[in-house]
Amino acid sequence: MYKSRVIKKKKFFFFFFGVKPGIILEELGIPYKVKNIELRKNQQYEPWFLKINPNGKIPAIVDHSKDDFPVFESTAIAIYLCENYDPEEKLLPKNDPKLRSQVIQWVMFEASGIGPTQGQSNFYCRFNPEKVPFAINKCANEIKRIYGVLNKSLEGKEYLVGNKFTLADAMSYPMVRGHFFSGVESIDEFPNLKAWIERIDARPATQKGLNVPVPDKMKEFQENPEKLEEFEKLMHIYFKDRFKI
Ligand SMILES: N[C@@H](CCC(=O)N[C@@H](CS)C(=O)NCC(=O)O)C(=O)O
Ligand SMILES: *[C@@H]1O[C@H](CO)[C@@H](O)[C@H](O)[C@H]1NC(C)=O
Repeated sequence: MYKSRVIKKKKFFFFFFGVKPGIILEELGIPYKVKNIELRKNQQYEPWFLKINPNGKIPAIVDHSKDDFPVFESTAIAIYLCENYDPEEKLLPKNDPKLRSQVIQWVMFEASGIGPTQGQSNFYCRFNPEKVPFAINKCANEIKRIYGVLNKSLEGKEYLVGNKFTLADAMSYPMVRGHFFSGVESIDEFPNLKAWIERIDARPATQKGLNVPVPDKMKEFQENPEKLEEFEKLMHIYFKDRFKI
């Protein structure tokens, strides 16, 4: 597939839903094609997809310009894209080891802290029809602790590292902007974090990536509680069936 000369000359990715790679691809100006994977139809467990991501989750990419090389895990995808297609070091410094390490530190903080904590919280706050206060509060408190770390680190700064937008910001932004979905209704107590979100909201490339391959739902949910309720109900049915509860 996609072996034509024209396409091979260009860098050409195949990318399966999940907004983080979309943001990186757009910010770096890499041409790509997307394929939407319908999680509710369990397309992530189809054998062809498991060959790309043995973990059966989105996102994943296939690099058609490198013999259809597959990459899974959003952080690995982000680093792969930068190492191969960011010669100007827009998002990931190459030659300054300290600066590079600082970016990687925040990228890992997202991968092991923000992402999993908000991910779990989404289950307890949204997808579990029985609301369990202990679980909800435990998650919300940990999210707020993490936001406190970001808020402090952004004091007097526009971005997390080197006073420019890097992978550190690109990776944390999608989750943090969805704080209300994860059970943290307001982030007014974190003014630096709030200003940072607004700053990234104004980046056209990031916004474009956020809407790939389907229009972003977070804003709609935040402005429209009925839409969120509708979505929650669908997810309750889906997860009850999936977990056989
Ligand atoms: N650590 C993974 C997390 C990926 C992940 O959890 N993806 C979810 C959607 S956000 C998924 O594909 N879930 C489908 C399933 O588990 O069946 C990454 O960063 O790529
Ligand atoms: C966030 O940082 C600002 C100052 O930079 C501070 O006033 C505020 O209290 C911080 N928020 C929290 C919750 O620590």
